[in-house]
Amino acid sequence: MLTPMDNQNLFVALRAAFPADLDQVAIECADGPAASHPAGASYRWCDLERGTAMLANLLASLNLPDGSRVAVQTEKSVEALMLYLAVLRAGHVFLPLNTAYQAAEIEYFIGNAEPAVVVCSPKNFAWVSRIAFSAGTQQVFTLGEARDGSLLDRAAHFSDQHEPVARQADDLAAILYTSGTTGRSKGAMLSHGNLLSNARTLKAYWDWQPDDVLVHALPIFHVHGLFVAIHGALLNGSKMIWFGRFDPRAVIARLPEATVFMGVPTLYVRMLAEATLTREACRRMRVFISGSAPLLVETFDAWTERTGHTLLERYGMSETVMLTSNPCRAADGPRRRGTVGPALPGVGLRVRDDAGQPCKSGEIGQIQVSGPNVFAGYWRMPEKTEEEFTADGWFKTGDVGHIDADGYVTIVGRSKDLIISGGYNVYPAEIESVINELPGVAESAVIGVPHADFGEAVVAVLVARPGAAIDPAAMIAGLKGQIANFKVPKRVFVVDDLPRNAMGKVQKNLLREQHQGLFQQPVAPPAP
Ligand code: MLC
Ligand code: AMP
Repeated sequence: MLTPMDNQNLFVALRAAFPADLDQVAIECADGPAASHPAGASYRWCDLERGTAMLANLLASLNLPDGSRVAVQTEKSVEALMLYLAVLRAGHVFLPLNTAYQAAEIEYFIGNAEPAVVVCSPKNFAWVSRIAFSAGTQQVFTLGEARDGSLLDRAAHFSDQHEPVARQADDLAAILYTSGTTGRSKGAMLSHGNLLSNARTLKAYWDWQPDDVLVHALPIFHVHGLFVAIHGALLNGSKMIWFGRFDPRAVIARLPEATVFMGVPTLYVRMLAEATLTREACRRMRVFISGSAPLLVETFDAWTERTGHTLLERYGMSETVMLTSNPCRAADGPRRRGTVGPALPGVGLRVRDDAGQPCKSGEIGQIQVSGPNVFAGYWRMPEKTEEEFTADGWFKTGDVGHIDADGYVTIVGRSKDLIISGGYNVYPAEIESVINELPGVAESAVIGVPHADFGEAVVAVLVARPGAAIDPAAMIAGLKGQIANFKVPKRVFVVDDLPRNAMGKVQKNLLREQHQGLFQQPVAPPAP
């Protein structure tokens, strides 16, 4: 029998870090629907404590079986954050879903995860509830951006006192779906221990300070915004300045009150395009952290020149949370441009050649990792899980890189056919299978090409069936109703044949070379 002291529930550790004075502001909203969630509205630590208790009591009243999943596709709001914390508090498993996902994608996730509870935006209730109820979901609640919907209405009737449910470190806390190079998305199962150990490591390595203030401008359905940023602030009892949407000018306007910012490279590129980004605006900032996608050295240099701050680049994945990071404190070493830094304390990272043999320092190979941060496996996919781990238990990241003599890791590419666009992952195989089903399409190849704003952009090259006329613009418009908008090709090209090698394999490298200049013009206006 666990005593409260033994409770390894991540929520307990986060709550223990709340400041003693719960009347202090925990979250200040920097934007939002004017009437009900206005900019300037703030939430105190006691509001987080009470709000999560009420939501956890609502979940408890449903008498869900142990290990029940709570799937959530809602717009970003502080209440959506409280829902995440409440799911942890109630001992259930949180399953966040990108708001861009369309019906077919949601149908797959809900069918695969079989959540007991689904929470969606009020505007999507009709189609989401139809999918959920036919997959056996017990309850579908709604939560809107403007604090509207059935979830909060129902939670209002519950007590604001709740004892966090006891959880062991190995118990499941969240499932994050990540696409696969072949086949459908896989649910990465992360435990309370995975998340807490990583959050504690980052708190120490990034040297969180008592007076830190985080500007939070990322979505909260992926590792970066949900775990790295939020756990960091909560575990340090730090205030967050909260943006529902990323608006570079508005974010820069709040930097003088902040000390920590986290973003994908696109966020830094867009801020650099604003004349208001100056050393003065960044004078109080302690650290700017970049990750989720490769950071161009040009962006790194431009940032240093404009702000006087060296971007801190780190590397992670849904399956492993954070793996490496450039140092924060000078005492831990320099921040090296073009690298993602050394493995974090407690994280094992090695590079192997294709035969599984160790690579020498500086030699390029497959990056493999181990440690308390590494996930338990893919939800209900034991074979996939086995494939992705080596015989001695290291996780194969699918990233290719090298480690230098000082332990700094450089990522040079990916063995997985993956496009990262604005920090979102897109698997060409998934998009090709959707396009190949469209009328008139014989075959297609989806590639990533350099993009000044998104880093990489999705482009489709296809062959039409004999006699079929394909209108690329109409195809793009049609795809927007079928798949998440960030997966939709920005351009579609119709060709007579796809280039193939002697084995008949499509030579995507040739297509990438051919189209590499498509989006190289800066999308955002240049900085004055
Ligand atoms: C939006 N669009 C995108 C896109 N985001 N297209 C490609 N890639 C993206 N990432 C589409 C829009 O739907 C729109 O299409 C058009 O592009 C222009 O939209 P926008 O208004 O410029 O986009 P915006 O809403 O401003 O969003 C851009 C963004 C957002 C960069 C702010 O994509 C974002 O928040 N990215 C962060 C993703 C993230 O948090 N990743 C972390 C993963 S965790 P149209 O056709 O309607 O005009 C992870 C692990 C780790 O990877 O290590 O952290
Ligand atoms: P996801 O599965 O969405 O969590 O994406 C994880 C992938 O993002 C990793 O496997 C890397 O390919 C990529 N990634 C994350 N951080 C970085 C980084 N700093 N530089 C390059 N790629 C990164």
